[in-house]
Amino acid sequence: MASDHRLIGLLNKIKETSHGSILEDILQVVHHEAERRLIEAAHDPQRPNYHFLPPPSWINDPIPYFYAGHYHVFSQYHPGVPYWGNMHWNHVVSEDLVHWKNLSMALFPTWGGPDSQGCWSGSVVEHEGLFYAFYTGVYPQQQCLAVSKDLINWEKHPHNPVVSFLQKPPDVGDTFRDPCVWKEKDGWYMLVGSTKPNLGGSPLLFRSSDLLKWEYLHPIYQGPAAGDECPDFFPLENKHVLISSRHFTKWAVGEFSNLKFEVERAGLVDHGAFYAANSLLDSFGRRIIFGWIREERPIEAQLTAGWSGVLSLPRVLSLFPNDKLRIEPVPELKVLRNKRLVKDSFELTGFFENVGLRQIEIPEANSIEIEIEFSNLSAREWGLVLPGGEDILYNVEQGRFMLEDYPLDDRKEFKIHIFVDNSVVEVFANDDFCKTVRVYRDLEAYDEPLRVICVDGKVRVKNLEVWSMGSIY
Ligand code: DQQ
Repeated sequence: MASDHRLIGLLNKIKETSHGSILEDILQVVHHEAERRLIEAAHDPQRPNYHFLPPPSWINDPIPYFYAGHYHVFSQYHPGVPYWGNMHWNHVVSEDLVHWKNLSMALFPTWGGPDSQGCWSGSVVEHEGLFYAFYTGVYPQQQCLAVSKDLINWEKHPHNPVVSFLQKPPDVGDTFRDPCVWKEKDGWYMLVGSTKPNLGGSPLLFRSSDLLKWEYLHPIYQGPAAGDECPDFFPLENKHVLISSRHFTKWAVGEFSNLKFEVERAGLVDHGAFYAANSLLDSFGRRIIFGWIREERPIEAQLTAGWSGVLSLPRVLSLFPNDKLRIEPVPELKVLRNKRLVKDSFELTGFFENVGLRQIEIPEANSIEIEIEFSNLSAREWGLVLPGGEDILYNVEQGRFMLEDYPLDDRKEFKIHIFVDNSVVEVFANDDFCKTVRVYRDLEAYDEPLRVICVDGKVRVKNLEVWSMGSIY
């Protein structure tokens, strides 16, 4: 109510004065109003308890950045309304990767500027005590810069755009966005997302000595292992990794030499409702990635709920000995475990019509974490059915896990780690497969038991643990 009054006051002030400089104040009021509505949205049974979402609004594309013990996540943000539109940058911060504080909006479009129709995704770097946020101003898509002393208050650079649409090479598609900036010994580099028609992604490499004047070099790679959106490029152990998005967020591991990226292995960061992921490097040397978990319920339901989009749980990246990307939830999430509800091990046998079945009652199964390890994998199908009906199954004949191609090869054990948080379910398998699922269930559905099943053969559950999870709100 107080925010409504302040908003009306500001609108009256605009009418009385000839200048529109108080637009910024108005946006802050809208932001506070949205925060008030967060409290209302807490009653929405689909809203997660321990995944972060800002005050009811739209978010997409996390832009993580670590500095001085603080994990910052900027994101695409449409304040106050649950649909995509004129993009702003929201800003949240955490000291523990679990609890997040919403700060004031970092960036919003400037009337008459190159970003008048939106400040799209990008990245943040630090140089000589100042922070530089590179982002795409629209339309046309051009790379812009905002500078800050404290990561909170940002000023758009007078030379914007620092990379004009005229610098886009003629042989790539329309996409020219989401600058990823980093430093090498000989200067600053920027990758801009683009496509090579009929070939795949084509991240374009630029170089600068002062962060202001950028010279186009060439695509670092062109092909299906890259998407055209949200490139993120970094060294990991003795390799380099390119993260980028098109339909899904992809990873590619390879060698970076002579300013070209040679892809050696590639895959998906997540097979589900997870997109536009980007990473940060923390003071422990950990490369941590966040994705945007999008909604999958009808737009009308999103409008009624008032919010759309959630930040994924943070995931640590490393490499397996064969250079496949290893993806694990950060260990910090363990502080959310309230109570261990189950600790068990058993064998299941299922033949013909008789499915091997263990049913386990779980109180408040809408907010739980599950870890299960299977061994002795000699059945045709085995896995879990979550309360409410989500299948987390491996089918040996099809070589598929959760309906996605996933060969067992000579694997003797199979480990599944699941986070259920109302409508968000994040599944991790063997640290090399993730699938985020959105499941909009009625609360009664969670009264059903957790089912562990085995079809045509035997399987051993070496260990099953289930915890109830606390809320971060
Ligand atoms: N979202 C942003 C773009 C990016 C896309 C616009 C990916 O910068 O390419 O909101 O989700």
